[in-house]
Amino acid sequence: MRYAAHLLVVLLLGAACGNGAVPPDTADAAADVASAFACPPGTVATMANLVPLPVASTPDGGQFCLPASAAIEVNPPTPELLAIGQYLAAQLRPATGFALEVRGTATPQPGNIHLAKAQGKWALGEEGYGLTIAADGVTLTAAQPAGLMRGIQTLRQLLPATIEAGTPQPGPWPLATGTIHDQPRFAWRGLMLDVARHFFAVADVKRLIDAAAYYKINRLHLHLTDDQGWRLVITSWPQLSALGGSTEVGGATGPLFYSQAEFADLVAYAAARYITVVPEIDMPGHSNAALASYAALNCDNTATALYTGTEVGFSSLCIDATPTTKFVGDVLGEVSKLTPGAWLHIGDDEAKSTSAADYASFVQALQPMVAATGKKLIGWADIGHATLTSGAISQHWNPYDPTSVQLAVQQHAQALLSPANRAYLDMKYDADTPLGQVWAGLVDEQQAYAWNPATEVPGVGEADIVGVEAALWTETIVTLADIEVMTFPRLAGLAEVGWSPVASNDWAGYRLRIAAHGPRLSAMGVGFYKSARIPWE
Ligand code: TNX
Repeated sequence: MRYAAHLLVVLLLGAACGNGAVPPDTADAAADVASAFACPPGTVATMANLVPLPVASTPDGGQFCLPASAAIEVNPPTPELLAIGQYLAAQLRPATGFALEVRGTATPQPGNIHLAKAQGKWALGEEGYGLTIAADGVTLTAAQPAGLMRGIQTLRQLLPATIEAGTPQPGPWPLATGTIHDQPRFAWRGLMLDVARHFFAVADVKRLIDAAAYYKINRLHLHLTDDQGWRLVITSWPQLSALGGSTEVGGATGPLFYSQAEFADLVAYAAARYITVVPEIDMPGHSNAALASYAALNCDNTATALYTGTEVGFSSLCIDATPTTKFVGDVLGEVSKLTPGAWLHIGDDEAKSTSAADYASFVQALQPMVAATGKKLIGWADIGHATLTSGAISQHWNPYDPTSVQLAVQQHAQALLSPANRAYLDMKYDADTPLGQVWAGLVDEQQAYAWNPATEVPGVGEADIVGVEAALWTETIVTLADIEVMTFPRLAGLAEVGWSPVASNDWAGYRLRIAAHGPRLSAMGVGFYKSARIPWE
C-alpha cells in the first residue's frame, strides 16, 4: 500500500514539528484509505485476459476500484507526458463519466492513476513498462514515453470491457491488484494497409490506428502506390495523384489520394499513439499509376492507360532513363520530408516485367538515393537478389520463396517477417470467408498466432529479425467494415507473436484470452470475424 508510507512520513514530520498530534494507528489509517477504493461485493477483476500476454504478471488477489474522484497524475509534467495523460483520460472518460483531471505531480495521491517516466527495477527499454496496481491506486512507470503508451493499453484491457463504450456505463471499474512488468520481444510490430488497390480516407485509417494501438502495434506501413493508384500528392510531379490517383480497383472515380496536409495529419495521429508511419512507394514494378501519369517514365515515351484490374507484374519503370532517376529522387525527397520516421519502403516486389540485370541495377542505384534522404531502406524480400548496402531491411512475404530473404540476410540485411501464410490479412480465414484471396492458403486465427518467427525461415534466426508485420492487401477490401473483419482478431494474434516471449505462445490459452476481447472490440465499435474456432464471450 503505497499510501501507508506516504502517511507515515507526513505523521512523523508532524510529530517532529512538535505540533502535538497524537499519531493514530497508521496501519489502520492506511487500511481506511484503501477501503475507500474497495469494490462492491461480488465484483470480479482479473489479469488473465491480456493480449499480447505480458512478460510477467503477478496478481495478489486484491482489487482497486477506480473512484469518480480519480485524477491522472503525470511525472514529470512535460508536454509529451501530459499528452499521454490526456490520451488515457480520453479513453476512460466516455464510459466512466468521470472528470479524470490530468495534472503534474511527483507525489501520488490515493485513488489516482500515476504515470511516471523513470528507470524501473527492470531494464524496460524503449517500450517496456512496469504497472503496479495497489489497493489505493495505480502506478505506471516506463523509461520512455512509448512504454507509457503500451502500458496504458494494458491498463485498458484490465478494466471491464464496458470501459471501451462511447457512452456512460454503470461501472464499477475494478482492477485486479498486483504487478506487471513487460517489454516486447521484437522492436517492429507492424501493420501494412494497401491504400492503392482501394483507397481509404484519413478517418478510416485513424480508426484502424486506434484499434491497432490497443494491441501495441508500433508501425503503420502504408502501401501508397501500385498499378491501380497513386495516393499521395507529390508537388513536383502533380499528375501522379491528379491522374494516377483518380481511380481504383473496380473503377470508382474521384480524388482518391491524400493531400500532403492530410498525410501529415495521419502521421501525427499515429505518432501520438507511438506508431511510426512507414511510407511505401512501390518501384520499379507495381508502377502503372505512375506510368499512366507521365509518358516520360515509359521506355517508349507513351503513357499507359489507367488500370482498375487486379493482375500483378505487368508494369515497369524505364530503368536507367534520366526522367526515371529524377522522378525517383524527387519522390523520395518529398516523401522523406513528410515522414519523421526512420524508414522509406521502396517496394521492389514482383518486378516481373523488369529484367534481372535492370532490377539489380535499379535497387543498387536506389540505395544511395534513400541514404541521401537520411532514411533507412526497407524493401520486399526480392531486394535480396541485388547487392545490398548495410542497414537494409528485407520484408519476407512469399512462403514459396524463402530464398530472397535468405540472400538478403546473408548480406547482413535485417528481416521483417510477413509470411503470407501467417501474416497476410487478405487471405481468407476459412472456406466461408466472403472476402479475400487463397493463393497462400487459408489463414485462420491459429495459423496467424501459433508460430515462431525465429524458426519460420531456415537461415533466418532471432538475431536477424527486426520483427513481424501483418499485411492487408485490398484487391477485395472496399470498406472500413471489410478492413476490420479481415484484421480482427488476426492482428491481435500477430501482435502477440511480435511482443510476447516465445515460451508463452500457447494456442489453447490464447484462444480463451482473445475470446474475452469480443465484447471489448464490440464496445469500441470494431468489427471482427466471429468464427466458431474461438469461444467468443
Ligand atoms: C502479393 S506481397 C503482392 C501484392 C498482392 C498480394 C495479394 C507482395 C510483395 N506482393 O501485390 O496484393 O500478394 O495477397
